[in-house]
Amino acid sequence: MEGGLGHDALLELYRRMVLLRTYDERSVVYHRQGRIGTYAIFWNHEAIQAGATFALTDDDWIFPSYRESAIGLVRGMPAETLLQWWRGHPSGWWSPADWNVASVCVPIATHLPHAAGLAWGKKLRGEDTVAMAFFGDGATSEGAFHEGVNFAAVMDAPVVFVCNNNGWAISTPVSAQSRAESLADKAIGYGIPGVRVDGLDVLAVFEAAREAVERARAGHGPTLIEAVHYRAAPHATADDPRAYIDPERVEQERAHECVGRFEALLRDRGVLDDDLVASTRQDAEDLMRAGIAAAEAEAPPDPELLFANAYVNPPGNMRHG
Ligand SMILES: Cc1ncc(C[n+]2csc(CCOP(=O)(O)OP(=O)(O)O)c2C)c(N)n1
Ligand SMILES: [Mg+2]
Repeated sequence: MEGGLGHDALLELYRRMVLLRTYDERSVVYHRQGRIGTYAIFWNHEAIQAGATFALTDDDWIFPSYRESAIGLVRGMPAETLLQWWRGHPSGWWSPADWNVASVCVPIATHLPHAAGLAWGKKLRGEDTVAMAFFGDGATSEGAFHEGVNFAAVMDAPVVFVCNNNGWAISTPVSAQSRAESLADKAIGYGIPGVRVDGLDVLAVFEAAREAVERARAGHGPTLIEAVHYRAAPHATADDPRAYIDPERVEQERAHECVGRFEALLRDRGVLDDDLVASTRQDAEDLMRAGIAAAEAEAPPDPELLFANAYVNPPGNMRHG
């Protein structure tokens, strides 16, 4: 029907975008109410996150950065687990093998070698699992980006590297980040395909990811996808972008945000109507309301947990009693 997707698949993709959007908007409110800690906003990154992961099966692995902290939602991970992560509660530390979603990576780009290693390991075991790693434009300047992409390339490891180029690394613009004409061009140096897509066009992201996943699964190695857009929200709740960003440009970007854009397309194609839009949004809001209630109902963590998995033989000053 659209992008090779039928009616039900298009609706499911829309549902995932709305879920991510609702999670993000509610999280900013919860932060302002003091109910979660510092939060990395991903408003208008939903097309990249939902579109790229839509090309995966549930056996494939996702390696998120803090910008994709809620990506487990697309696999059905409970909202309370993700909220608890931002609340610093141990019940937010999910086991990666339960969901094939790696822990949220806050150090920039250090999860790229992990994704390459997991994918290579799966390949050695004869499994046809693909790993998809998400990172920002700033991450492409890190040593770990080079190590991860180069290693995956020489090993023909089945990895899809998804660069969310939102134009900014906190206050550093992409123009101060690289002399490369595009970040996708960096793929040439590793001998792998580099693809540039509109990061607000969910079907374009999906199509690029689908090709990259097929290629990886067929044994032809990694692809670098650069999904281009412009950050339309602060870097995180602790950031005040008025010090460095042009507010008019942000307003222009917000006017053609990705969820509304996909919604308009689906209405035009007769896939969505007012009732479905309303019920999809309502379902997502109910899920978030239940998620924050479940998170807040949990008992405070036992401080001992901080040390539980840190030492086989705790040093004397960590023992008590
Ligand atoms: C290794 C490392 N260095 C510095 C930081 C501090 N830091 C947090 S976010 C950020 C910017 C990253 O920008 P980008 O890769 O474009 O991702 P975005 O936040 O735009 O999604 C930096 C430098 C960090 N988390 N890890
Ligand atoms: Mg960025």
